[in-house]
Amino acid sequence: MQKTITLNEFIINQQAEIPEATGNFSRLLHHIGIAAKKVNREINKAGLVDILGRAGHENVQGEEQQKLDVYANDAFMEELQASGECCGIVSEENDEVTTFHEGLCRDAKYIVCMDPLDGSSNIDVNVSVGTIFSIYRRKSPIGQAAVLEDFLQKGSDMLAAGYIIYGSSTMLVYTTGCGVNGFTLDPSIGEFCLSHSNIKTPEAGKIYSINEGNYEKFPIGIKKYIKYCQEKDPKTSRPYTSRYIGSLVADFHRNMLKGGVFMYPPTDSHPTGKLRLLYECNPIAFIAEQAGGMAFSGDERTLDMQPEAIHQRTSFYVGSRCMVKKIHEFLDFFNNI
Ligand code: AHM
Ligand code: MG
Repeated sequence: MQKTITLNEFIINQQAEIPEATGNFSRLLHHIGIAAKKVNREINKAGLVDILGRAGHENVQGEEQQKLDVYANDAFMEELQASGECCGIVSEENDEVTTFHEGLCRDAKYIVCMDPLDGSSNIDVNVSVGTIFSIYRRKSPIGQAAVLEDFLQKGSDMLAAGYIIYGSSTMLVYTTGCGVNGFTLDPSIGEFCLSHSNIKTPEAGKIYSINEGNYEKFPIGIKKYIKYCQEKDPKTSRPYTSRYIGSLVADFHRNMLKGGVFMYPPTDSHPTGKLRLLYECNPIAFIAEQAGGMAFSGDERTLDMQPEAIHQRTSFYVGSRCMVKKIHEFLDFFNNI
């Protein structure tokens, strides 16, 4: 029988390969795993108890928060603080940066950007949702409160990124810049177990994912690309398949494993794109690149963008290299005529 490798074992093994590693970073990842299990437990019983529905207030972006959004936010904040390794958090659910610089967290070196429960409008219809996170080393001196500049780092400075997909099974997928590994939660032992090692995305995919309801407002290059995806051409396996869940983690996860591209262009209601750079696009972009894929904003590589605000939005195109490159060609060509 093949030996089961749990997330914690995997983290410790990875740490042992880095001579200067002190265990601080591993502890942070370990606590993210604990928060993920707590959130998973609540999501699994969502239909059974009075936990579904709205919490009754709006977040900074004017979106109504769901009860589970609030639960997930609290669970991750508590665990990150309890790890003693995190000096500050940007969360989709919090208007401002949260800092921890006393007690356990006095010497913490890391900051975290996260979306505790992405796609939460899907929960009450039993569709997959996700948590997205990224970890950076702070820029400001250890021992003081973290400052805005600690959070406005380019994605290319990220140390680690990951997501948890609460789906037909629950998975935690993460990278520390040495490939991407996926762990499936085994509910019988309550552990994430290595199930997808060194994930590589197909170079040329056949799935395109986009909310076509917004078609009229898309840039002309994207409209033409959608038509290109739908045209028949057996040499390039077209027409491609259209798949869109409306839950970024689930759409990205499927495309990463099967090969495809996810697109969220500018729309009427979101002229600069809907998705948030710090805690949605950047972590997903890092994972995509580590799996051999690509991510760009329409103008530049997502990970090279200089963030200017913690809740900044951007257009986002991510997935198999050939498909993302083709989108680039369409946008360039139609922008220039
Ligand atoms: P949220 O952070 O409010 O949950 O919104 C983000 C979600 C993503 O998961 C998904 O890709 C996108 O919004 C779907 O948007 P739309 O419903 O406009 O297609
Ligand atoms: Mg979100």
